[in-house]
Amino acid sequence: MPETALPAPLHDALLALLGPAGFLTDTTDTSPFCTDWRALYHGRCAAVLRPATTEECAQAVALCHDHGVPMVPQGGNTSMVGGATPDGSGRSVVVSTTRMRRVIAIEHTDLTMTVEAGVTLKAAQDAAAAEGLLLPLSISSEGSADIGGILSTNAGGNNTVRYGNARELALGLEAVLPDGTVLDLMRRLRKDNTGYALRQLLIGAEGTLGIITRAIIQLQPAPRARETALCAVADAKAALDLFAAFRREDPSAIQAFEFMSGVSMALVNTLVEGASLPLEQPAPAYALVELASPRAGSSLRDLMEDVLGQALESGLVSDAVLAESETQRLELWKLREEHAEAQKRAGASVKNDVSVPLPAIPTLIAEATKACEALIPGIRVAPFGHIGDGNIHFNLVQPEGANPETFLARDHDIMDAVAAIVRRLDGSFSAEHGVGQLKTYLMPSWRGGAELTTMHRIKNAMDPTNLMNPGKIFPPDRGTGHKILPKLPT
Ligand code: 2HG
Ligand code: ZN
Repeated sequence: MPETALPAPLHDALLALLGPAGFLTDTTDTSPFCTDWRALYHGRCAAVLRPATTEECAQAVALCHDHGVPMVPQGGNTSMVGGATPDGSGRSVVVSTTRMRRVIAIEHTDLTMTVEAGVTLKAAQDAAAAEGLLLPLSISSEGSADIGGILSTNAGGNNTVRYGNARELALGLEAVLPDGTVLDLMRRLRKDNTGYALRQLLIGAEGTLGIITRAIIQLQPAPRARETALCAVADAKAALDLFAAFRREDPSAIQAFEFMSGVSMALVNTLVEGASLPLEQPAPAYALVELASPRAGSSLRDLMEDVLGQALESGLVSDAVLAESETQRLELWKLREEHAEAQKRAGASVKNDVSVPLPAIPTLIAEATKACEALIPGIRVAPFGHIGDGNIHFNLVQPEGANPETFLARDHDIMDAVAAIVRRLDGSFSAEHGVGQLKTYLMPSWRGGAELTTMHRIKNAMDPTNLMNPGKIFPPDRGTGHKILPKLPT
């Protein structure tokens, strides 16, 4: 039985439209859609809608709109900020894209993939690879995260340093707007200056302006040469110097350049099965560098060995290991991709997905470490992230043996302390994970004035009754949680 019921006419119309596989109301079926993967948020919903096509999605949204029912779009449910979890009212429906799973076309002249929103990033990457192509976006949750979700959150990840964020990869887009209108922007043009770039408005809007249903993604030729190395370094400054050394030689060869603190790596090494550090000694910090080229037999090995040879000689790098096979390469990447999982296993943690200009990264890490250690003695400061593009996950893990609830009760103190430093360094409190519901409270002080007012105007114009993913991005109005946006003069 559902915890709360939809009005009978809406219930019957949705069931007739979507069928039993596309319309879930039993709490046993709906509850996985009402909790985020970290189990930080526990919402409730009246139903989960799983349309199989854009048309079904549009009609379902129109029905909900006409009945004034709030809708929470959800892809792979991997949000780090509660962006896809409904609130506790039980009034909303979750609109899941999980049944829209078709790779529609791969085109070799312009290297594009036309894809439905519910295709997981991994499935889309595999489809591209099967055609000798690369979908150049890689994130730790790619096995579950889907195309609609990564576009709605403008995901970044490991290859932003070379190819940009999801925003840069989307040539075309289709979305269902809050009243059920289908916005067809599936144009695949590199040049198209016909008014506002509406697709860019939907990308990164975290489902507050509509539900992305299809996209055309820019692909690249698949790499045929790849070199990957894990390097032990003293700190973030050394990692940045190493990044600069590779960039001086050949910026176009850098596919990924990642940073991991010794504290976070130790958690991976001890808490994740199959992870094992291939260096003689643990180090204070690590850089993972990957070079890639579509040209087989290119001289990437020389480049890697030259730069690392000099770095070892000068002491910038104290030890390094190069992958000699694809298996070893994947083993090195496992040591990078399991940080979120390891931190989850270590207890409660507070995430700060921040970005600052590259020169400010060492200051960020030093000052934020000091501030957090002063706040909570014994706190485990475990930063890691995409240092090549300025994005650090400045994460804090509860002191060993501490009570998780007591630690999480201090989450705003920790986030505020880190945010104050990030702000002083001209950074952003949300680099690639979005605002979701976790960080809405920071919006007025960071994006206040004309910026937040303009966002409100856009939201009000496209979703005047605030039905699409309410409570995300915008700070909730005291009390109601729903009618959050002040009506602005028209
Ligand atoms: C990553 O880079 C993800 O692995 C997760 O963005 C970051 O757990 C996190 O904070
Ligand atoms: Zn990340």
